[in-house]
Amino acid sequence: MKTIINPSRKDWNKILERPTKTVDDIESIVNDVFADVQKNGDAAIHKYTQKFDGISLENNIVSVAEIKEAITLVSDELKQAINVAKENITNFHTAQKTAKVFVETAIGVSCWQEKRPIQKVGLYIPGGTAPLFSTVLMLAMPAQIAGCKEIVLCSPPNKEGKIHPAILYTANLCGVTKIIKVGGIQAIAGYTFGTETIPQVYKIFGPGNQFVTVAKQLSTKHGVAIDMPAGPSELLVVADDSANASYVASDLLSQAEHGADSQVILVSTSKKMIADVEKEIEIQLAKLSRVEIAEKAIQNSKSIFVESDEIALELINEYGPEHFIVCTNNNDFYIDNIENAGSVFIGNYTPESAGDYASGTNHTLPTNGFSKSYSGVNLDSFTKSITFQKITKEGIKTIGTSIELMAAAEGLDAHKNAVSIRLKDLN
Ligand code: HSO
Ligand code: ZN
Repeated sequence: MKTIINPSRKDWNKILERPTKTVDDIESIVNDVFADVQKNGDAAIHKYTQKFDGISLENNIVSVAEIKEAITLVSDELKQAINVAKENITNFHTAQKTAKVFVETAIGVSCWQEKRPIQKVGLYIPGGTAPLFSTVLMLAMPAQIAGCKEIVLCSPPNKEGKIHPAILYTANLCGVTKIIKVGGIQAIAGYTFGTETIPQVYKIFGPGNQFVTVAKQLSTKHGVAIDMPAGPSELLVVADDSANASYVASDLLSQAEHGADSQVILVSTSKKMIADVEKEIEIQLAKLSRVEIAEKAIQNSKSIFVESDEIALELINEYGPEHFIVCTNNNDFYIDNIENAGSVFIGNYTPESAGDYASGTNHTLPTNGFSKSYSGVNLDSFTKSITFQKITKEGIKTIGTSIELMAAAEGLDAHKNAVSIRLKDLN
């Protein structure tokens, strides 16, 4: 980790920059795959699965037999763990339901707002080095609680043409209605246009590599919503002498192991804590199975010493971390004043892994500074609000003249007339 002491404000942007990659050639590949899938449907899906995943699948819909097999392959111990997580995620997301909002804005003018589930949602679970079945819980459970009718899941097949059993087990447990073995750009293109086997959906959720991220962005140009622009995982820890250096190091490494492009940052008002954490990172890093990945991420990462909690907070709000751990003598100050963060973890016994798996909060969170403008996935991500209004005879008399005057002032006679014609009858 690179240590930076008391950086001056003008350097903050540079210091807080995320590791970036260019996306120019990715875009042209994504455009080609989209055009092909739009035109040729499943034939194109089959072709790209062969090309990118190296497997030719006659049928890419996961069968009942495959689910049954997956259920036998997941240990009872893991099933129990998944149940604990599912329960907590269910409790927290069910509590996010809101009552309908009803207001009589003027006499005889009733307005209300009600939520409705997004009918068709597409979840994407990446392949790669870690089978993220926890992400299935984080997406499928809120979708189910919200009442989404079609909950589709796409995930790339491995070289044997299979999806990891824990992913299948969890998808089945969480009410996913259709599971398809397709990954990458072609999966997102399938969700966007629909094919013979992939249903077209209204909103796409879930993480993925840069190809998937660019593909999700392109899907929005075709009228499909997405959860958020996703990027590599990141974690910022603020810790002073009240923190435990080994715990802090373990947390930083937990995010560093996601990918070489993950970014972890330690902010501290204690030079001793920074030194202790760096020592601990060395010790713990060497023992990790994903040491190579974590090491690269740690090389991209920074320890920043600042003089006060006030400066630390300003810097953190400027960065807008995906995950924010607070372990200081002054936790309430940070909790009360944090403006930009995806999810906050408080105190020595709240590791970030808890939110990744089982505390109940959602782990699909805004990265890349998007916590300044986006929320993490939550129950509302799977719903939309509809507003209603009902106006009585008395109500239209109350607000009618205002509408007429405003419509006339905008030069929209027909608008005005729609009120006048009614008022005339009533007078
Ligand atoms: N920290 C990741 C989520 C995850 N961690 C899944 C482990 N499994 C993104 O926020
Ligand atoms: Zn994680």
